[in-house]
Amino acid sequence: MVFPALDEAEGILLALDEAEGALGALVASGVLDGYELLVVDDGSTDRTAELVADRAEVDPAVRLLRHGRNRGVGAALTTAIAAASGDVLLYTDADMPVDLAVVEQALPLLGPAVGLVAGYRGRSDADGRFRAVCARTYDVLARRVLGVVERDVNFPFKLMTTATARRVRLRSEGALADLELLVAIRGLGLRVEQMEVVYRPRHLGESKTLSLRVLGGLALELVRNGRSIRRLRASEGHG
Ligand SMILES: Nc1nc2c(ncn2[C@@H]2O[C@H](COP(=O)(O)OP(=O)(O)O)[C@@H](O)[C@H]2O)c(=O)[nH]1
Ligand SMILES: [Mg+2]
Repeated sequence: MVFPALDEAEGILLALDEAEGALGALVASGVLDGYELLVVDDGSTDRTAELVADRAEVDPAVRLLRHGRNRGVGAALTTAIAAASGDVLLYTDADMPVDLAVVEQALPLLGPAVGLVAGYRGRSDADGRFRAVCARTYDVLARRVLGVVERDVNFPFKLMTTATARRVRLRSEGALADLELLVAIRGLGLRVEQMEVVYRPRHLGESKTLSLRVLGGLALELVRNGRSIRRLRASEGHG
């Protein structure tokens, strides 16, 4: 499991507890052989890294990966993909937007032709009307501009084999990474399977995504990487 984390001191230990509860149950029932929890601290200015480092000392399932400075969610995902030791990799938010019990339903959807299982929210206004409109607008733009047909492109529940993840080379270091991942998977000639999940809005800490930093970064990445993403789209199925 991969959690990108920026200033999540308030909730990160609870997230790790919850993940261990849910994934531990899947180990007990034979669905998983084991798990590791990778937290990618991305230059947090709070105690996120310290808390996770302390936890990792007493809990072998937890690993802390660190960026010395803030590089973005895409860079965090790339760091985690390189470091992961399991066969399957799930990427979600540190505020646990999904009950991880659904991993049991998501795993069998992966297969030789399916490179990625991407969650989408059934009820997407749980964060308020404004956020729902933003997410919807992003999907529409992704489809119109880049031909990305998936829904809830940016939703943080993405499951893939580590081998597939390692074939993907994300250029995006920031918030464009989710979109690029979908395109890259299809560029490998693989399908993206979508699965409806029940979304749980953040209840601890604050959202970091609707900030000028993130939105500005997204715009910059679109300018920088839009062309290569479009090329990837054009070559789809021949990769
Ligand atoms: N590594 C890394 N993680 C980040 C960054 N910005 C946000 N995150 C994490 O990405 C996830 C999504 O952020 P969140 O604030 O929950 O966004 P929201 O779900 O769109 O409201 C959380 O786990 C954050 O800690 C960043 O710059 N770097
Ligand atoms: Mg979140």
